Amino acid sequence: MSEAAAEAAADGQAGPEISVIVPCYNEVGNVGPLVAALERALAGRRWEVIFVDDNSPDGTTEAVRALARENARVRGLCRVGRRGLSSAVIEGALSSSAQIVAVMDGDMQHDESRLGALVDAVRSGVCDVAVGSRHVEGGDNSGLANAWRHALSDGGIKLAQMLLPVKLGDPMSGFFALRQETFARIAPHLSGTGFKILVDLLLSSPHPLRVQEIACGFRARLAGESKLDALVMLQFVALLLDKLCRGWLPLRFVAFALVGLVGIGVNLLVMQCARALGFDFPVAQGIGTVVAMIINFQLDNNLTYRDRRLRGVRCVWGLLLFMLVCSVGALANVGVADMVYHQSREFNEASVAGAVVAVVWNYAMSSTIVWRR
Ligand SMILES: Nc1nc2c(ncn2[C@@H]2O[C@H](COP(=O)(O)OP(=O)(O)O)[C@@H](O)[C@H]2O)c(=O)[nH]1
Ligand SMILES: [Mg+2]
Repeated sequence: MSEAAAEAAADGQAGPEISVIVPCYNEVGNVGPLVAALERALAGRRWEVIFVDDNSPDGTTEAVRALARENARVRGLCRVGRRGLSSAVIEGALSSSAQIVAVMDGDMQHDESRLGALVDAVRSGVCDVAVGSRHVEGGDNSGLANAWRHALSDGGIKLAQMLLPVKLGDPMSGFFALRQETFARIAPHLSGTGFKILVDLLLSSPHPLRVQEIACGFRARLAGESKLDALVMLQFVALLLDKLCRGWLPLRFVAFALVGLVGIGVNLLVMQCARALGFDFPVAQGIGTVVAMIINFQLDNNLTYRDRRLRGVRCVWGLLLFMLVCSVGALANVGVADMVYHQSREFNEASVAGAVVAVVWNYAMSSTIVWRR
């Protein structure tokens, strides 16, 4: 230890040893009780809590700031225009300079009294990751809201266990601890999508991580509502697929192309309806195209680019840009198809070549212009 570091330690000015990373969205009623609970659970240790909040509309951001003004152990990281539990945890953990990071939910469902045991297991070196587990002896999952949530959780666990390189009873746990340097080393390989950051870490680590499970209870949420929905479940399947394909299959592109296929169906359907109503083909096709673009935009905004979702005026502006991008894509489609047809005289080959160029163009422009970071 340097002289300056020894002096800071003696003055009680040394940085925290533990950062508790808490992703939170609309948790205004929970952040205060959580800080109070951490004060009790981590008494005698050097710790901080980092709330990573995605600009919650319910006042969570302000509540965290008010707590931080009075308590130097509280830090807040507010992300604007972003959503996502896993990506929030990644940014929080990378903002930490502590030796150990622990991750827990911001709704009081995790039993904070087990935090010390998680941290000690990592510090002792018996494991790389200590996981608060509801599925080892002494663990308890009674806080899950209903039978449907139990079935979902159990199904997810079975699915994850098929891919994991380590034996783990509760891979769906969001309560765990590891060294900050271990997290930082794996961070460049993480998918960062969805809710299951532990699964992401275990599947992304270049070297298998040694895991220790520590029995934990799981309480009912204190205040507010769960943010888990059907799309989060889809993201979990996408995460597993992404890891199974070792990242060579860009899942966002696959989602974009599938949405594009839906668009073709919508275009055909609306065009046929318009024809049935007596419109000429060019008008009917024009109506079908516009409706398909609007529906594609909505689907991409809520699925493909969910983490960068546009709202309000930005959504209207995004739709106009998207239509412009797709119109240029359609022109490129016809141009390329025409060029290929002149060389090969093959309708199908020419048509597929045009469609591929258009979908790649639409995707590249959508990612960089419409839903830019
Ligand atoms: N920053 C951030 N936190 C989130 C997001 N979605 C969920 N969370 C937080 O992640 C934790 C777990 O989410 P929760 O909705 O309780 O999931 P459940 O326990 O599976 O029902 C809670 O603290 C949420 O506030 C998000 O999009 N961004
Ligand atoms: Mg919860």
